[in-house]
Amino acid sequence: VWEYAPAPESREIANLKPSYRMFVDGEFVDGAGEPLKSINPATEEVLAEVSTAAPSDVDRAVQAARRAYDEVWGRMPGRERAKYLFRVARLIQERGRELAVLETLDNGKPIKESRDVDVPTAAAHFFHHAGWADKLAHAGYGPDPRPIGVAGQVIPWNFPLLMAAWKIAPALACGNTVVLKPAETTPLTALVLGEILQQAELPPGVVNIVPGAGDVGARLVRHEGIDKVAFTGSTEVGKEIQRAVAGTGRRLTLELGGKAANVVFDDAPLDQAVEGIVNGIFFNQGHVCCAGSRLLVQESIAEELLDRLRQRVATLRLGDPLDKNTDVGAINSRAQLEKIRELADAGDAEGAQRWTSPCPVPEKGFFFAPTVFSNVHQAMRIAREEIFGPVLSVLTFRTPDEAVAKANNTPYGLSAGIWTEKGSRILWMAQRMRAGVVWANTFNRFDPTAPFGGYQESGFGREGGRAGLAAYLATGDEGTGN
Ligand code: TXE
Repeated sequence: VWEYAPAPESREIANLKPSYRMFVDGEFVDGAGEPLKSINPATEEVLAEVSTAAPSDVDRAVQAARRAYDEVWGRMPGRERAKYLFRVARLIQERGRELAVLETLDNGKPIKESRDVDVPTAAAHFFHHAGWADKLAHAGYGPDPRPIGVAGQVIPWNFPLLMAAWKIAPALACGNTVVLKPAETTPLTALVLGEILQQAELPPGVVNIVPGAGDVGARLVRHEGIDKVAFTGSTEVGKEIQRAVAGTGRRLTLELGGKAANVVFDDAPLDQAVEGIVNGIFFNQGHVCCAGSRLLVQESIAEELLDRLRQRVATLRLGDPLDKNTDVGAINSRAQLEKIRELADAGDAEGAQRWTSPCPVPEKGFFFAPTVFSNVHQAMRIAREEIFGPVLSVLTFRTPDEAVAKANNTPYGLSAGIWTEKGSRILWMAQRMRAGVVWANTFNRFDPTAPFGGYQESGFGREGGRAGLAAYLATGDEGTGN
């Protein structure tokens, strides 16, 4: 079995510090909460100690955001706000290698993904929203659209820097101020983003970053001093937040879980489809809310496609996330690894057929080999529940109608994929699938100009594009129903 050997030269690039502090009112300060330890999931070693926010720290952060909104940011002309956002975007690019290595250490994702996806997409998000800041009057929300106020934002651990960018950039572009809580297992890059905001000379209090566990998030979303809540995370916590915010007049957007169908028809270009299926479920170890976790394949090609898929998956390299050749990195936490194991075991128990990639698995660290379940039926847990790991469930269909029915047979509705040579079929399917994003002959494409968000238990509101601005403008209507 291959042994994990840390690459010291890469680690230096991350500029890792022994301890990290909260970012409140433009300063890095100690929180009064119990410090947490951020773990490298590939080695189980402690990376750094991170101070966390006690309730009084959350109060302080909200007060700072309120003051910054009232006195500075809420009144600043859009063209001035744009300058800060452009600066932040450029600084993310300048510090891109540092951010990529740090993200990989803290999250476990392969360096080629943090380098080629997370960091550039985070910068792109700031560039895109910098461009909007002085053009909001032309966004279709009235001639003089106003910000909402102070936004409380809670983000997950699967794309720690990118989720921070998705939340902060549109909020700031529209003139809101922010208190952001990163996830407890991945707080480091958000705090380095705090350094970047300081470097960009963003006025103090415009963005505040308060690390901590769910209790800090719960306190933040219930805080009387905030006007808007934005949450990305589990459907369970999303529902709890929706209940907490109901009746407060606070605006809310939720981006929750998913169980996307990736639908392959018999006329699909199979090599291309195999690449799309692999990317759809094994990118970021499957820790992706829009992951193509259910493969729906037309019965006539099921066997051939499965053969090709297994051959391709067997070539994926699992291991050291800092190695540029690694395709599948570490599972973000022991708890997530246990959840994946539990659901995979349920697949066995319910009679699905498990195939595991023969790749070597490091003994240390949280790893799970790429897994494909065939003979999956809709009632099985692995067809219904979000596994959020490198586990694909394969189902079959005969007709397009059956494909639509199976694709929509889920309480979620975030994304979907279609593989076919027929343009008319793409349109027919896309109109019928209940999913916020439908990809055709591709998967997991992200662009700041394209709105992203879900239906049903995947949440509501959109991030990115013109639609994403609605969530941060008083005149915008993100359709929250509250
Ligand atoms: O999510 P949580 P967890 C799904 C995925 C995963 C499962 C559990 O299926 O296996 O959720 O992951 C904060 N009030 N997704 O437990 O708890 C928490 O501190 C306010 C899908 O990590 O939802 C973190 O910052 N905040 C998803 C954030 O919520 C609370 C991404 C997300 O954590 C809180 C992550 C509370 N009561 C998990 N409790 C996606 N849509 O991408 C926790 N938090």
